[in-house]
Amino acid sequence: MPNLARTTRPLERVPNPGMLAEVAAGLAAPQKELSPKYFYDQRGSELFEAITRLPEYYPTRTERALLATGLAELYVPIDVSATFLSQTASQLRREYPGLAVEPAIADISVELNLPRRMPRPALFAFLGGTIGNFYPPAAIRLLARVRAAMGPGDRFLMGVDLRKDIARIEAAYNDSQGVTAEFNRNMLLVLNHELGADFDPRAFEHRAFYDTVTHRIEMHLVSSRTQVVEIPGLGPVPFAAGESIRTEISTKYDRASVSALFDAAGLRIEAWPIDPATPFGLVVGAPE
Ligand code: AVI
Repeated sequence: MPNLARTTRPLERVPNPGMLAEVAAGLAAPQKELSPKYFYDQRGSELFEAITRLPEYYPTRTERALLATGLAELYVPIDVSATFLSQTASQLRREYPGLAVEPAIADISVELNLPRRMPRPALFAFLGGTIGNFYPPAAIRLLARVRAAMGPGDRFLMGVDLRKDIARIEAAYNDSQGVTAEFNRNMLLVLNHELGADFDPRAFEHRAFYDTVTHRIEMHLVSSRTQVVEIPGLGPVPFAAGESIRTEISTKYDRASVSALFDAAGLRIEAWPIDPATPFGLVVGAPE
């Protein structure tokens, strides 16, 4: 775990004044919980990129194979990590010199932050299966925000991880190289850096398991001993040995569950170009 000792880094994420309040509420809950958006500082984004290349992590590879390539006039990549976003934008401008790339920094759980004027019709894309990282009410709010930004001719392309063999799903979140474990623990470094907390990431173990009732992976950080963590402005946060923080859910869908989400957000499924044997799918949505 070469990077776990690093505790100081330049501030890279969108400044988030509500972070302390959100962290305080999450750590006061009976099941301690932190939002997965706190994975994604520069290092967390790099670790996620590494995850997408792991042999066990099928979603990105499958999604890429499903996508037909086509160039648009204007690409607006949206990300919560400013440094990572600007690097991605520079790389895209180099690779596609004719494409206008206008990055938008945003916490999509709160806003989309789109440019005021965009060429239409536009294709809104939410790839990677990230919708699965939102609890249903938040997923519906996010999709409704996309729907509100769409014109009648616009379309919405979403990647969804599908329900399948549990062992295959669990392997994707427990990779043999330990990259996902480092990604998970990186959240504690983000809290140390941004809130001045004194988490010792080595005192927390990565755990990821599939819940068959909710159809989702849950990622946790499990305290390996009794300990107290100090978070300035919040005070001491006690952990019992074996007590966990839930850091992420990753829900797996089928057509009916996507349809229910879309319906609640004012969207309809226009195309479901998914081979039943594919472990990961793409869905095309249109305004209802
Ligand atoms: C970003 N998101 C779709 C990933 C997922 O699979 O839920 C995040 C991730 N967590 C662990 N591995 C990948």
